[in-house]
Amino acid sequence: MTEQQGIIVRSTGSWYDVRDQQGNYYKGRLRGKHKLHSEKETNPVAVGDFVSFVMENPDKKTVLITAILPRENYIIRKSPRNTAFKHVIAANIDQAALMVTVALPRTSTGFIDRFLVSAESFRIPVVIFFNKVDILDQGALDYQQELMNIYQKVGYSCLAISALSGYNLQKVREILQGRKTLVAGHSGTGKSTLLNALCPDLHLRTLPVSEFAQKGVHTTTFAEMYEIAPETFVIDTPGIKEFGLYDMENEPISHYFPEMRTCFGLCHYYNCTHVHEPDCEVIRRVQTGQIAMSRYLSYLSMLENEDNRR
Ligand SMILES: Nc1nc2c(ncn2[C@@H]2O[C@H](COP(=O)(O)OP(=O)(O)OP(=O)(O)O)[C@@H](O)[C@H]2O)c(=O)[nH]1
Ligand SMILES: [Mg+2]
Ligand SMILES: [Zn+2]
Repeated sequence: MTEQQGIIVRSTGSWYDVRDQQGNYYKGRLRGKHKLHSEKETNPVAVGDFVSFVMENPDKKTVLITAILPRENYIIRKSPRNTAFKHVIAANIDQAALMVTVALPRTSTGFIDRFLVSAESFRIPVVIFFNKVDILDQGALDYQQELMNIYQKVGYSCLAISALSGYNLQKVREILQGRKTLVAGHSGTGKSTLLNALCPDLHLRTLPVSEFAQKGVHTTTFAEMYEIAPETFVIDTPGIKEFGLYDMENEPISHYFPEMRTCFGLCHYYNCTHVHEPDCEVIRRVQTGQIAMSRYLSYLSMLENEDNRR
């Protein structure tokens, strides 16, 4: 049987949708007891994984996955159900688009910063889409602009959009063009709505945000990759409530904050944690406003979480 190469476009845990190099789709299963990347992963095969497979039943278009190729990168989080486990959201991506809304639902800076740190740890570029600008009042627009200033200054591209009205969607297309992009964010921020707007053939399910809770209702249940234009792949994902960092011990967290990374070597102590040490460049820059207070507070909360786990 000849082995072929493909990419996982959907993973439900028991079945995997595989796309071969010609663009044909198959239902795949893991062959036998497969060696996993790690025993602590809730999903051994993630969307974006490159795999080898052999045909099982050509009529039914089913295949057996024989190997998972090493991952170039991945976005990972603690499993919401069991925090000792990790859940790979997607692998081998070119960039991530973080869908943020300042209202309905409101995305916190803590959430944004955790996601950014996670992406930084694999040097995955992130663009931040600020969606639903069509419903924002002046106060909300001002707050959005404040956030955009903070993140642009750190080096992240930010774009105000409306998936509903179509505002700035041409720019979104340009950003996605020719790349493989993970779209992530809270439930109800409009990830699936955006993909429908870019590619109406998709017909993805979307649902209104609960007015009472001001939160999304978790409409998308599995991550799935779609080809929305030639060579342009987008991964729609289920909304994330909290983004638990996983496996961040190897390097200090401050290395994943670009604006803190540039302070490296400028603090009095070479191993400064930027918390209580004297003559700390990071603290100095927070005091002068060069580093945003919200970013620094996110940093402190991430340090605290790390300590709690030890
Ligand atoms: N006013 C406004 N509403 C939007 C916009 N984008 C999405 N929505 C609405 O927000 C609600 C949630 O949209 P979805 O696309 O289902 O959100 P999602 O991020 O895919 O949510 P999950 O699948 O649960 O993670 C829907 O009622 C959309 O119509 C927008 O730009 N403006
Ligand atoms: Mg969705
Ligand atoms: Zn310092």
